[in-house]
Amino acid sequence: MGKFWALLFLLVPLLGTGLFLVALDADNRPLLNHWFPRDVSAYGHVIDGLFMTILWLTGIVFIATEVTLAWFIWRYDAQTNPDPPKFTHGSHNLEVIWTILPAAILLFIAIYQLNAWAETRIRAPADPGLEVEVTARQFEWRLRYPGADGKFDTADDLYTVNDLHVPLEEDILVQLKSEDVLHSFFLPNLRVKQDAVPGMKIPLWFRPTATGSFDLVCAELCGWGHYKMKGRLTVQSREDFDRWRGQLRNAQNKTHLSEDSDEHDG
Ligand SMILES: [Cu+2]
Repeated sequence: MGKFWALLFLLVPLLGTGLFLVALDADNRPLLNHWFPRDVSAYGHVIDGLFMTILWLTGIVFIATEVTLAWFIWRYDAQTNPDPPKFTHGSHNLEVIWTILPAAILLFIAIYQLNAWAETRIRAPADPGLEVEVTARQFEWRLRYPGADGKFDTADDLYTVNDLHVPLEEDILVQLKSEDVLHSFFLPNLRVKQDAVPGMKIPLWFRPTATGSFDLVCAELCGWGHYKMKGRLTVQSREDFDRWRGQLRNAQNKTHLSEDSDEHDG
């Protein structure tokens, strides 16, 4: 019976490793697209590289511990070892080794990730091509663009809901706010994920490297309608973006004239 359990436990690292290898190709890129959605961000490879490094580290530890576990079950099966077990009182050397080794690995990760963190969270672009204000609320994304004057809080600010447009190959600076509860601004294709916290304005940035339409979702369980809190990110050329913004401006001016109101009900 012990041998059966040993083989069953051995299946865990075997299947785990199998899936891991199937999901990767030679360049550590997803073969079956299991790990990541398409990366369309200038910083994306930094995040992905960090993820893969940590996955390899934890993967090796995982296989080593699982194989050891299976071997112990096999070796010390009660049926083939009739003698009573002998107890030991620990090994000082082993204790030192398995304390220092994980500490060294954690220290390595802490130092290794410094640059990724600085790049994506500390060194904000000095001269962003576009600044957008994103306000999360149950259950939608409210977006505000500066008008022709390039400044917020003026009469020509432009508003949309769940429809984020940005120009290609420019640094986009987002000022993230929340109107009610915790939300999380998540652009999977740009490797951007940031909590939106009530009472705070949090800057984040990215630089899209491909045109197209991508998901904008909320990654924080924020209430009954969390599942439908999703928008679109449209990355387009500078010309297309300016055209889109012009149309938005015209539409908004018309609404102002006909309703004689400056309320913005998404
Ligand atoms: Cu939400």
